[in-house]
Amino acid sequence: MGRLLIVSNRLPVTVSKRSGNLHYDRSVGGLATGMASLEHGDQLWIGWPGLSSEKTNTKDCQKIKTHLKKEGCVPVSLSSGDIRDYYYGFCNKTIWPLFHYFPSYCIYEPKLWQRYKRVNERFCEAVLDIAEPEDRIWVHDYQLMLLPQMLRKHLPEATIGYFLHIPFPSFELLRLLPWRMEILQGLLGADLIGFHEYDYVRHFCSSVHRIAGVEHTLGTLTVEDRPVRVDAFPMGIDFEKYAHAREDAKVQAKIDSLVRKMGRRRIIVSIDRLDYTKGILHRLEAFDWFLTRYPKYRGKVCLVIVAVPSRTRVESYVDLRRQIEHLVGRINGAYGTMDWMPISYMYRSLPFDELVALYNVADVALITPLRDGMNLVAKEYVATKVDPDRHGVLILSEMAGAACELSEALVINPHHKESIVEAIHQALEMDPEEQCSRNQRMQQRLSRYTVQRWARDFMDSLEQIKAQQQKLASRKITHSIRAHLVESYRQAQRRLLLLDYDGTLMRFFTQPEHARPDAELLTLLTKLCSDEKNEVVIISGRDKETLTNWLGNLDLNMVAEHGNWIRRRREQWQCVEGMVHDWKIIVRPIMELYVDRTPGSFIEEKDFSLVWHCRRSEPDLARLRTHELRDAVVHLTENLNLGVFEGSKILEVKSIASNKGTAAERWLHQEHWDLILAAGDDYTDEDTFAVLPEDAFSIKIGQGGSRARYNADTVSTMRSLLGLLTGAVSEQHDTSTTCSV
Ligand code: GDG
Repeated sequence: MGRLLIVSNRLPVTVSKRSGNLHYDRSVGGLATGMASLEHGDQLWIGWPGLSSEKTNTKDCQKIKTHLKKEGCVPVSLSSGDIRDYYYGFCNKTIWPLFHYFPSYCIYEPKLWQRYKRVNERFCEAVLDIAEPEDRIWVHDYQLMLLPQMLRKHLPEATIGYFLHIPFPSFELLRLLPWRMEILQGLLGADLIGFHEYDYVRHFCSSVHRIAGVEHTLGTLTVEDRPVRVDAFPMGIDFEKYAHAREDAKVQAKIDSLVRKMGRRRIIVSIDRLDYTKGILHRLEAFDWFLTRYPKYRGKVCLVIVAVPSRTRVESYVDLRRQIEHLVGRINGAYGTMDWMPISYMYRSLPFDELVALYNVADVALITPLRDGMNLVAKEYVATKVDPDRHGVLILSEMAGAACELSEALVINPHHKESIVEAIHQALEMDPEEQCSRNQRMQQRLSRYTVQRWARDFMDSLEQIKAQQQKLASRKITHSIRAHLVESYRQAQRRLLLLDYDGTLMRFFTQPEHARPDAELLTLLTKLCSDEKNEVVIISGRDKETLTNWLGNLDLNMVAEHGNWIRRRREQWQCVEGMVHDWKIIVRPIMELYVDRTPGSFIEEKDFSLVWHCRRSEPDLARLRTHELRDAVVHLTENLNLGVFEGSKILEVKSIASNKGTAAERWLHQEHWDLILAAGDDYTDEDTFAVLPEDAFSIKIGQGGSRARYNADTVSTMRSLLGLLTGAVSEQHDTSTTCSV
């Protein structure tokens, strides 16, 4: 396996130049902290080191390169103009506010967009300079949304993953962006696109559908024949690092000193980059209210605010800093006494030992972003609350991605000041046992789904989608396979053709009754049937009346209702007999697994069926799980006489007398066939594919996993292939060379 190339705007090391000397510091922020905790395999990190090209001479550049190389980093050089227009401009004045639901902060300037494109190209060149065929490339965050597609253009076979660390907004927001199409296309260059939570996946898929017209199935989109996976990977933290931090003597010393300084005062902590999305002003206003409403806490609590400097050149950030400092001053002025200040404010980044010491001593963490992709601070705070004293209460905004996993926190709406005030009060009054039990439950989850597990899951998914792509590519019907089929067909004296109807010979219609065979199809089938070497069987899920009505005049065999009814050529319809009941012991545990994974769902048991109901579950999750469950059940029960039916918010598995496979077997075993050709498009056709001998030509129409040997794109591809066999279409005129997955 090749190396892992991590590409992000900033490197985990920040270079600065002070008094002519170069300095190297750890970068701050969620991405840098999270990724720094990963196991270091064979990896390289590509990104901007934080110093503009104008500030470095050739000698500096060489020194920086050499130093960073030792740290596994490759610098991308950016000029001050790039930083102004790309980073401070398009990234932080357009994408950041828009994706965080602050459209009024957005500017849409073509000049900034052009620079964003150019800088993405620069990153692309930097990756191309070092990438090798076996490498896996993992692109991070909103600054590089065009990069996956740029890389794909140069490296069509490359393994490319992309992870967005901020929210993905709903279509209603994204549509405001003049360059929304380019952004989506840029992302779709990746093989796997990851988000923190399922809502962002949903927003992304819906935007891709509405803007680019690409639909998804089970979170997989098909982009120019290439399956692209979209999924949620909630980023975790290095749990052990935070849980055991106080065992370090330096951290313990900081804790002791803080405890001495604070005495018996209760500490409420608030730590974020100074950013308008973090809701710092709302939080301060709520604290102000709290002191008014609960005067008994005056002199007894202290709000420690750490605002880490961020994007200091963007006006709205400068403005926000001024407003925060003004409000801190006002509150301290209004309530402070000679020996007590309600707010202790720091505008700087703390060293790690001070940060975790603060987490450790804080009675409450007040984390109330107005919108946040995930929020790692919330998770880190909870992780430090381990033995001997698990006390501490997390107050968390429901607008943070982390709220999905930390439901035992006091979850509030950050715009509802009243609820923040009450949550502070509830937190300070909470019984210590309840604090422990809430923290313990959150810790169980945080210790399982760590940042290491997050990265591993992402890389595993990336490998899976790559394997799926390779498998599908190997099933393309190439010219030589087609030629082989035509030759085998010509030579065969007896041929069996098992053909599904809807989605295989006829495209889908919104109204199923509109799928009546057209003249082209009737001619094709007539031609196939008129060759006495052929035995044509239409195997369909349709009822027998419709089949009789549509195809009854042709000299062919028909199977209706997925195998329950059979009509041999020139005979009457016959019902198939025999039911099985002992399949439930196999199917029930799978359904139970899906009940566990899908809150609100349940199982209903009937004499001959098991029904999984999901009407009370979250609709998008229910849809995804229904598909997954159906696939799981179909694969497991393919040789049993079971039907799997999707109804309105239900999935029913029931005994049926036969399936398409058992029906097909009636012809398969009837005589020796020189050639067997089977085609179908959905899971019910998998039953047919399952019973075929190895040398049969089996074709699945459309994408997705299948037991069929080959894949054909569409109904018209399938029709032209059949036309080729009958001689109605010649190889030269066959335009279906795109027969593919
Ligand atoms: C973005 C998304 C998403 C903070 N102050 C200090 C300090 N930190 C560290 C924390 C934490 C990280 O920085 C902040 O991460 P967050 O997740 O809270 O927020 P963003 O920086 O906005 O991160 C966010 C994240 O990416 C990951 O995908 O969760 O939604 O906006 O790890 O510990 N570290 C030190 N001193 C500080 O003063 N040493």
